[in-house]
Amino acid sequence: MEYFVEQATSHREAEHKIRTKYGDKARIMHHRTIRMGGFLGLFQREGVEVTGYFSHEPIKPRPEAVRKAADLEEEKRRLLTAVKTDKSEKNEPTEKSDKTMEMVLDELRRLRESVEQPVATVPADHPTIVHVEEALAFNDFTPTYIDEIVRRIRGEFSIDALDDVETVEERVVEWIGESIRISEPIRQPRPDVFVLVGPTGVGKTTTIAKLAAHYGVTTNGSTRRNEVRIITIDNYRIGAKEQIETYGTIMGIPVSCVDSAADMKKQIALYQDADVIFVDTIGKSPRQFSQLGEMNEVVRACGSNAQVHLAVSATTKTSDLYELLRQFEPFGYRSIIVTKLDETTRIGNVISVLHEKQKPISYLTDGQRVPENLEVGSVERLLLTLERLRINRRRLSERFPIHEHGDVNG
Ligand SMILES: Nc1nc2c(ncn2[C@@H]2O[C@H](COP(=O)(O)OP(=O)(O)OP(=O)(O)O)[C@@H](O)[C@H]2O)c(=O)[nH]1
Ligand SMILES: [Mg+2]
Repeated sequence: MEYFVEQATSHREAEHKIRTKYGDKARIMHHRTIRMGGFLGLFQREGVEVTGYFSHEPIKPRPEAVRKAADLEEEKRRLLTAVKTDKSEKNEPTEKSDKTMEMVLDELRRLRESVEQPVATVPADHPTIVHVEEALAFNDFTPTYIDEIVRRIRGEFSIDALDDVETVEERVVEWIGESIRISEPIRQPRPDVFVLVGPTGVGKTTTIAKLAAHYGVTTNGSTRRNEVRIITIDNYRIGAKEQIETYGTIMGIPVSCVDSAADMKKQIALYQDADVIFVDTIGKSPRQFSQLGEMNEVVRACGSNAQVHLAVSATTKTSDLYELLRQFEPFGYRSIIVTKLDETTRIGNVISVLHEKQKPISYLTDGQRVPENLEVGSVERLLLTLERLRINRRRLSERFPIHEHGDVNG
């Protein structure tokens, strides 16, 4: 982008100079007062220095808002005359003029709304906007998401307000926060069945172990907080059953293995006294349709109250994310667990896709340690991963309070 700096004795002179020299392409960014002229520091006068840049976008006709306002005035006059005529000439101050008045008011409301629509006068290549676009792209946000943010900046900030880059950045971070949906952690009437589905190796079994530990044992590992049970349907792979059984043994949580829908029904009925039943599933790649279909039958046998969560790694690339969300749709998952946050610093694509698909986040995991590396979904935690955008931590904590880890009974 090309910039210019011009000095003059007054704002008017500066603006005249810029228009004459550069024409309509010149966009003013800011001005400051300076000392000009003089000799050896004596006889100096106050002047103004204007900084700007050249835009290749045609100027949006600023008079648009003015023109709309004038049209509104004209329309108002016309409608009021019509009402007066209706009342005085026809002498019918009753039902008909009431209807006319209603029409007039409706019309005025409509016109006022159209005048109040902000007219974007900010050019798309303003340096602050370009900077925000670059920062969002650096954080891996999708082009559609970036466009939405840019549109919002252009609609809500004046060209002068864009000089304050930090405020714009803070606002953008807040908008990103508003676009993240968080679902309530487990806090349901008993017994709660919590099913975790997802692609291979995403961290399902580890996350089930973390959740079971969190809800089932206290930090010193002695007394149980809630009656927790684990069911796994991973009966096929060597070592898979042992993996979850080992966690169960360490935590003193019963683990059972089922391999059919009928078996699942029986096991859930046996666990009716439990507060939460965590169900670990097989990690089939989403392309293996038939196996996913079979697994879905077993998952359905958990009952209509079962909550299904989809585990998605934070490192998944955008196109795979869309694919995953679509492929697992038949399971009716209600929220997403984002795993392996520790393996990437850029999660803009996850935020973008979940926003577009309107999917809430229930939990986050950020490491292999059981049970430590698990937390409830938190907007602030996700925003803190953003780079190249100013983050006002105090404001974020106030704006996006964190849900507590729920105790299933309370
Ligand atoms: N860095 C990191 N690794 C994790 C996280 N969660 C799980 N893992 C690791 O990822 C690997 C796979 O974890 P599993 O829990 O077995 O994954 P899964 O989804 O059950 O895998 P399948 O049952 O084979 O589909 C293990 O080495 C875990 O320790 C996490 O949040 N961060
Ligand atoms: Mg597993």
